[in-house]
Amino acid sequence: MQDLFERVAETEELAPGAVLLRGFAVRHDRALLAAIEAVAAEAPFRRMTTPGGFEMSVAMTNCGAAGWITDRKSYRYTAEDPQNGRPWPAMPALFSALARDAAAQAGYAGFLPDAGLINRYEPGTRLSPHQDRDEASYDHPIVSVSLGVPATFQFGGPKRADPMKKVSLQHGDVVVWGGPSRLAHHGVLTLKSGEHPLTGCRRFNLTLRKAL
Ligand code: MD3
Ligand code: FE
Repeated sequence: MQDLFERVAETEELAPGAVLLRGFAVRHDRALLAAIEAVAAEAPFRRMTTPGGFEMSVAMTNCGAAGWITDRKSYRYTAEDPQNGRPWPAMPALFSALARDAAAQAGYAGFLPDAGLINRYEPGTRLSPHQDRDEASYDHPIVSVSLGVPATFQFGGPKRADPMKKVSLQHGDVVVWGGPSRLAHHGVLTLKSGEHPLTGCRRFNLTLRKAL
């Protein structure tokens, strides 16, 4: 697939290596949401449990060769959905194209994701600050796509104590995190009640990674 996502004028550097592409995915919003729905029809959204025994408020599912999971044992990537033992649904071509085009525009040419984690937020849900450290290499960027109700995203630095900045992520926004930002701490504040014409009260976030 070529040139599905065209360059946007508005590119903003949030931090060294982290680029916000405002509205980058908005042109394909319906197709992206339809692809999310198709993935969830095969691998339903579920709330997972952390090794510490807490049930996450955000519901998740995956597509691609590797899917991120957590259970009482560990955080890790698996080839199969533990709920049914089958491989995760294939990565939709639209997701790989978006990841490649967004990464290229942010300065990371040749990015090819093998893991697509889909997070579903409802009012009152949140994602506490963490680092993404379960991938085999940190040399690849992570592409994040926001759809639906806006959320306040917070990000800091490689140390937990580094000060955090806040940015509102809106429907269609894409952020590419790589290089010096790859191990930044980040999280999502409690989702406020809201309404989006395509998603109702929900927010979806798609993170595209090279995990293997
Ligand atoms: C900064 N998801 O799934 S995406 C996650 O909105 C996750 O659902 C959030 O954090 C969400 O792990 C935020 C933005 C993001 C993703 C990966 C990053 C920011 C990042 C990796 C390094 C630094
Ligand atoms: Fe994360």
